[in-house]
Amino acid sequence: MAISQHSLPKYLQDPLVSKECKDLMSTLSKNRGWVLPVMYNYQGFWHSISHLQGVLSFQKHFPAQDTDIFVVTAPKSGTTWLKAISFAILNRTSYPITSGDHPLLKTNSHELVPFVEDIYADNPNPDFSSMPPPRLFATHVSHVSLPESVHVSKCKIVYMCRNPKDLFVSAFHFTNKLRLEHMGVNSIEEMFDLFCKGVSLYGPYWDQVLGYWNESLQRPKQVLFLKYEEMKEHPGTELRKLAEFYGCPITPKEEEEGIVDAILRLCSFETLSNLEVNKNGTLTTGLSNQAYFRRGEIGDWKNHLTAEMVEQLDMITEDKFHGSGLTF
Ligand code: PAP
Repeated sequence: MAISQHSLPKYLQDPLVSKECKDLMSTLSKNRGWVLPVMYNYQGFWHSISHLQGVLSFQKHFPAQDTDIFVVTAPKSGTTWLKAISFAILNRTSYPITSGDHPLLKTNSHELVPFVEDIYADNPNPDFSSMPPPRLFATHVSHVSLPESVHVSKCKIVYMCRNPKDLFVSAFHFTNKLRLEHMGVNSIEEMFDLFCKGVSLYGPYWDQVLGYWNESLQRPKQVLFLKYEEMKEHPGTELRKLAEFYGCPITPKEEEEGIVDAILRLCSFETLSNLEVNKNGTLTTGLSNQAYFRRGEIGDWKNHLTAEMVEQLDMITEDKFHGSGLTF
């Protein structure tokens, strides 16, 4: 049965695509997508149509400011969490953490810290003039595909990566949730095969991680590299590191008042996933907020991957990260 475009959530509707994007698409390699039927390889990384449109406009039109901050992740690396923590740290003067009407209690962090390529997918010339510095943006775009204005600026970038086995399992569940009934679910074997070949949204995963890892080694003042697992295991240390990097370190008075624990509590999986907005709310993209909260744990891959899959993924990861100094 044909499904009308208007009855689809926005993330499944055909986007308005420019002639430039259409011309480019016809020259790019294609592969099957995880949610939409097709993904396109642009500058070495896989994109859905609307993301491709967004990335092109972002590259062409984004006027970076030296004070801008970007939180960057591969999808399912803990983006929702990093956005929430970053928003809480940077806005703690305007929005005291323990106040009962903190924005994070009513609004999902994806609305408070939007993906810049999503903004550009809808509008090639968005108006950011009402955003006071430092402007906080998010992106899943690889380092090579960031706009030139970002490359030449003194913007700060925080990249958070996650163990590829947990990231894959999270992406597998998430994308199956996004598929409508008539699309059927993807099998884990099929998606695993694509992931290992590097075909995942904004992937290959390893290339994206290495791009930001190398940059963090070369420009440590501009690029901070974090791991989801370290954030889970030593959250206070990582949060203090983030605040320092953002140029607003936790002060001795704030330490005394217990602000670090307060931010961690506010942004915890338990707090956020139990809020009304995140249980029943929907993003402007049409995605349900609830889809961003599954288990929030390290090691769920043990419940989903066979020994052969683990061996294969570990071998690829070892091979790709060999000599980089990056381990999992
Ligand atoms: P995105 O990259 O698609 O924007 P992202 O937040 O990275 O979303 O994906 C959700 C993952 O982060 C989920 O992981 P899981 O599938 O392994 O459970 C989700 O549970 C986890 N997550 C969301 N919020 C938090 C949080 N506050 N603390 C820890 N993990 C979280």
